[in-house]
Amino acid sequence: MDLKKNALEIRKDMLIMLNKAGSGHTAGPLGMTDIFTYLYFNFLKVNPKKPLDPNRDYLILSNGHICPVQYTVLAHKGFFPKTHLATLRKLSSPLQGHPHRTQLPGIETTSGPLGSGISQACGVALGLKLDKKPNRVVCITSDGEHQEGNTWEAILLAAKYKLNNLIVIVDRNKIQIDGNTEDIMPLGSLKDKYKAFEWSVQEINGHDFEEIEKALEKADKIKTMPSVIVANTTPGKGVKFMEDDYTWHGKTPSEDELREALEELK
Ligand SMILES: Cc1ncc(C[n+]2csc(CCOP(=O)(O)OP(=O)(O)O)c2C)c(N)n1
Ligand SMILES: [Mg+2]
Repeated sequence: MDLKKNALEIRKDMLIMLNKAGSGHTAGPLGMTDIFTYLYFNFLKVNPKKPLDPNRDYLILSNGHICPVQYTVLAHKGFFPKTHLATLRKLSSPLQGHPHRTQLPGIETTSGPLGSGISQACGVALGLKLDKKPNRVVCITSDGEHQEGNTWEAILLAAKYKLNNLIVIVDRNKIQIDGNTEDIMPLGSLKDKYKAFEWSVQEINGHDFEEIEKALEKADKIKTMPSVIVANTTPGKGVKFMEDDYTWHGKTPSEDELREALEELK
């Protein structure tokens, strides 16, 4: 499996989908494409033919607005036909602007209201531990969500119950809806903060497949505490005029912008 090539195809299909929808989020999904590609093609035990397999790993997407990347990766993995991508945000489509658990195979939680995904992931992980099951729980969360209190309550709880079956991946892209995180509500070192909350902490470049692989392998082996991977990502990754520009948080490319982006991703 050529992960780089796969991620490139996913970025292209995602931009075409977003352009067709005419509204939605672009920067976050492009920034998390490499991590999602790695997770679904190299790490998570999931079966597109049996999405509710009781032995599956769970991916809980907390920052629901980046679902365009999850939708595109799920389609590439075979959870549903790629043609469904053209229905993003259309009336009655299972691919809404924020994910709906009962509408689309592969979606584990309904999300959109930020700041509750780590709590939900803790619940799933704790339940699995109580049942003595080996399934793993991966929770994707954003840096913006670390400005919300409930996130930190969940971080405390995961440490208390030593949720060693939980891996949190933080999309540390340094942007949020209205600007840069450090201007709006500084987060500083999430690495130091998680350490203080007694988690196993790693920090990686979220676009380097080797670093992603090593970090997930290490997190998987930690048996005494929950694990977090703070992934430094570039919002809009892959399309120069979108990179590190928070204004791409919640808008989609026009026809001309799509053409330019696809040219760059060739
Ligand atoms: C509880 C809640 N408050 C506000 C919003 C509106 N909102 C949607 S995305 C977003 C920005 C959050 O920052 P981050 O998730 O880091 O955004 P990104 O990196 O994807 O730009 C906000 C405030 C929301 N969805 N939920
Ligand atoms: Mg962010």
